[in-house]
Amino acid sequence: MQHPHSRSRTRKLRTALAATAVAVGLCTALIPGAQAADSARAGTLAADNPYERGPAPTVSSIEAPRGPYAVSDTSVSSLLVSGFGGGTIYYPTSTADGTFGAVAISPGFTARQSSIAWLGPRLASQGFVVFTIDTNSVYDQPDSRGRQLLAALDYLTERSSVRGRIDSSRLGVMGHSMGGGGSLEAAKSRPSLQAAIPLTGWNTDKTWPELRTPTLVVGADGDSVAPVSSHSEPFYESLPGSLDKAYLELNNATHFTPNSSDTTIAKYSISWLKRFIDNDTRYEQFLCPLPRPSLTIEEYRGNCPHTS
Ligand code: 9J3
Ligand code: ZN
Repeated sequence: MQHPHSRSRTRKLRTALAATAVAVGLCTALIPGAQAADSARAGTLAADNPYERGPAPTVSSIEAPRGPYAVSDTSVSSLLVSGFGGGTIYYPTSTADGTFGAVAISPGFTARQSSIAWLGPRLASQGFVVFTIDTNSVYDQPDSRGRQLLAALDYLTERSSVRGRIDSSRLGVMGHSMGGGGSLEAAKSRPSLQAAIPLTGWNTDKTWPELRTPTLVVGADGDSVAPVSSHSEPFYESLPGSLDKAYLELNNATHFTPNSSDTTIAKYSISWLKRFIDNDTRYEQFLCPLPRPSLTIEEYRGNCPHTS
């Protein structure tokens, strides 16, 4: 029940707050660092990081089938784009929290976006714009998939209907199998990318010392298509020692585990994307100290604490 006077009191308070906001807004333009404090006052963003989005995370919030944001989606016809095969954009419906980071995700050899579609709403509901793509041909190789991921990000940030919802300086790439190999190719050719996550990645190139993008390599212990010994493990080990990097080997998993909803893939992908695309150190707790082997984790390698 609302007190009879509370409505006008609320309105007065709101007017006072609005006046403060105007004053703070003016100051924000003049004082470096003021924007974060301004955001903290608004109650949505952290004092020391203007890119944080959503409530403080917990183990259950990163394991949940959906995060705090309601998600909308829009499909992009292959006939209307060039450089990749179209796809589906999943994005937080509300614009109240400002812009979000974005991630493009490529499927693997012979596969289409449906094979990775579960990641769209799963990641977008945590506060990202997610673009699951089709490739020009389902037979495209990793180098081509890498170029297509970059073309998709360019479309997303420059021409898509949701371009105004994205912070184009905060982008990442993911992919399954040859799409995962493609995510490494994309990061190699565009070092400004903030995160890369190959999922049971496949590539004939085993060495990635050129990467400057924080990279989470996800392998599967039972993968006989892209065995970790000849794919994910050398990918991870060849990344620079100074790079923020991690190797998650899924327990009791196969090459195709990333093609269905998987809580372990989700929770560490969300944490990696939040930590490195959003600089959101609230997620560091899930990455460092290194996760221990368990029923779902065969092995986890990484460098802690993270440096970037
Ligand atoms: O995208 C993939 O699943 C790559 C694994 C593969 O079938 O490579 C053989 C050429
Ligand atoms: Zn190489």
